[in-house]
Amino acid sequence: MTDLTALAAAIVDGGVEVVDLTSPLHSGTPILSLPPEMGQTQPFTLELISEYDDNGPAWYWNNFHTGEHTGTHFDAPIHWITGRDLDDVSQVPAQRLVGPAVVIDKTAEVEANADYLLDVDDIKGWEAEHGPLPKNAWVLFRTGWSSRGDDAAAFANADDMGPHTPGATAAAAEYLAASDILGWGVETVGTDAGQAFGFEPAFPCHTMTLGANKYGITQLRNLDKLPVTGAIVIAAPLPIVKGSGSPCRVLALVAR
Ligand code: 23J
Ligand code: MN
Repeated sequence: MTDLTALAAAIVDGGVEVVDLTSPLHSGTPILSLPPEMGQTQPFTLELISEYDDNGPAWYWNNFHTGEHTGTHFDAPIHWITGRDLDDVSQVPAQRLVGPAVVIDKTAEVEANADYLLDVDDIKGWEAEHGPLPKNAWVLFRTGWSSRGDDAAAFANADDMGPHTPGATAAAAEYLAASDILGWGVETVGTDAGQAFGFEPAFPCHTMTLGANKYGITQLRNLDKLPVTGAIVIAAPLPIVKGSGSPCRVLALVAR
């Protein structure tokens, strides 16, 4: 039996640090922009209900408006056509929201090439050094991209060829889909590379990992504060019934 009393004490005394991997949600939070002929997701906005005033003398509250896939968010399998018969975000078992985190760091490579793609050999090289991807792991792709998160244009990094942001090759997506991980987490606006609309298949991480009942988490911050292995990540999307995803609080437990 696991000793949760020791864990609780360590959280109180700081022996276990809780690292927030979530980007703040506000009207400037970067969102995905698709080609204009496609439907578009809406940015996050707050609409005031009352602020200790005539509309509510003792209380402050807001309505908010946004797409399911805004900011740090969770992609449920049903988001993609390959996972259309799998779980919506409310159906994902809570036991599968928590798992060991492994960090694959390609910050230097991405600094040299914004279109850098993680390939199978990178994952196998990581495994040769650190062991196989653990069962029910969150595989987190550290790229340094979150340093652009307060500048929507730098975050999108688009030109007339579309966005230039890092991701994974189709072969790497297939490798992750065939593993027994929980999912794939990134610092960018979506789990696929900026140029992935032109890959074969298009959007391979979405296509293969969601179709294999894995999950995506996006726009992560503070991955530099995690050890390569040994952290525990908790992803907490809202249980939106029939939802394809949800803004998500993502927390990591890290031993200090
Ligand atoms: C819809 C279409 C393409 C993409 C996405 C959504 C996402 O990145 C997402 O947030 O799931 S690439
Ligand atoms: Mn998404």
